[in-house]
Amino acid sequence: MSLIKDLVEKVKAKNPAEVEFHQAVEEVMESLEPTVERHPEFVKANIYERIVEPDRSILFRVPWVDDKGNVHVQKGFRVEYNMAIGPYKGGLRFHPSVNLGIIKFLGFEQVFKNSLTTLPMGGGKGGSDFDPKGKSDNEVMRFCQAFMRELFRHIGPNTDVPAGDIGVGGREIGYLFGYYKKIRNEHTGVLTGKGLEYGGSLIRPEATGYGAVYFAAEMLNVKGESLEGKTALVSGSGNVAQFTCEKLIDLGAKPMTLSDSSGYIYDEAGIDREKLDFAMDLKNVRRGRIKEYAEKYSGAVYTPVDPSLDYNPLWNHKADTAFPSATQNEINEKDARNLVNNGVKVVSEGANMPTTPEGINVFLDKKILYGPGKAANAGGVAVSGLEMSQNSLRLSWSREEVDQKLQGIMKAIHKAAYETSKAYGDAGNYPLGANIAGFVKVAKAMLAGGVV
Ligand code: NDP
Ligand code: 2IT
Repeated sequence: MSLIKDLVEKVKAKNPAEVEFHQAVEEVMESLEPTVERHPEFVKANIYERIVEPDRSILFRVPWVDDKGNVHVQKGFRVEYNMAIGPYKGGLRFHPSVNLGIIKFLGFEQVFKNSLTTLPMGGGKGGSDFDPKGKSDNEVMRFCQAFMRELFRHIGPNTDVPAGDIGVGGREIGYLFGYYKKIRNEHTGVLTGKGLEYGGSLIRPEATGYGAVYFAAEMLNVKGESLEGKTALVSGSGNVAQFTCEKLIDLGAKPMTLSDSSGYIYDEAGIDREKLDFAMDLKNVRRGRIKEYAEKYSGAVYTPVDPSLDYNPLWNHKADTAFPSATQNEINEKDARNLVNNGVKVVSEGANMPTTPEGINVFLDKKILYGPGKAANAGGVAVSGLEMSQNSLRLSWSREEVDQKLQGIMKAIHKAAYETSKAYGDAGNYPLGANIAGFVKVAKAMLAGGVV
């Protein structure tokens, strides 16, 4: 058995039931196979086995009190994955599905993603099985305070800098930071995604979605094409989906779908600025369901989730591009085939690991321009890195400055992934290029640091 296959089997045996973690490790490790021959020094120092094991996984109890006085207990997680190139960095996810395997898959991906950003950030991820949906602001605040009551002792601006992810946006970061400040008596850049009034960066809320669109534009540019006039399927309706739509509209493309966990809307005429404003207010202020979009705009069709289907009808519309921006494994093999059959030529992943391994193979076989999450959605954490820089410098950059830097970083990530895929004999295989480019930098730093 090869070193890589052997290692993947070992990871599965040692971490039973962590299926998303197995999937992420297998996907990355298999593409690192050609590095084994080129880098005997990595083999000698056993970098491959060391990089799949997190530095530490912190699990804690989060008790909180609801508005009626009932006491609830949630699980809390922070996986500090790898510190070779910078402090641990990565988001917090609050969603009922959260478990250790999901946090580990996200933390593992984050190591390579952060390496690709060109900024000095290690990888980490955290979260809780708390469900913010249907909770009052006071309940969310008390939960965030309870969560930070334990998390504070593990994080710090030079140690570990969390941010948002699913279920954690500006409101939650505000409560988390407020409580950290109170108990530490310190105002530092310990979290990113902060509000502008208290140390946040312009463009951070927009950065993941904008970045995914910039990455798609870069991939198209290699073929001498642009996004102008192209139609787009977008899933999700949260932070990433909203700003993906915004940038698509800015660049003259036409987003036609949005979704949440209850269903999706298809608006053949396109989601324009006014309709997007409605969707943003619906999701961010009223915290309602995407179904209401079709109640407001009669040209749009709402389709509820049908659990008996083995495919997602959102991916079965004619379109030029697709931007999965909801969650992991939302595009299976059948969805990937439907996308290809409907004319989709570009897939840029706003979400983390939204495509199953079988789906990825379809995209690679059909030579789709396929930007994997760790490259395409790295704009969010990249601007988090810029927020850390601004906090350290105690100044703030203008919108234009941050956007320019974000565009430069997305170009650099595209170039690194593309050039690396070429150097390894498969030009345009972005997952291959992104995994190897992200890995080699971290591996060299680990090598330099000795066995620690
Ligand atoms: P939000 O919480 O703002 O939005 C998530 C959206 O996805 C919601 O519309 C939600 O619907 C839907 N969704 C979540 N879980 C599921 C599920 N299990 N099934 C169906 N729909 C679901 O999160 P973000 O927009 O921040 O995150 C979206 C994706 O992007 C995630 O994969 C995240 O890891 C990734 N990402 C986020 C970054 C960021 O900066 N925020 C950076 C890089 C990647 P509902 O409201 O019904 O739950
Ligand atoms: O998956 C991700 O890259 C994020 N959720 C953003 C992490 C961050 O630290 O900004």
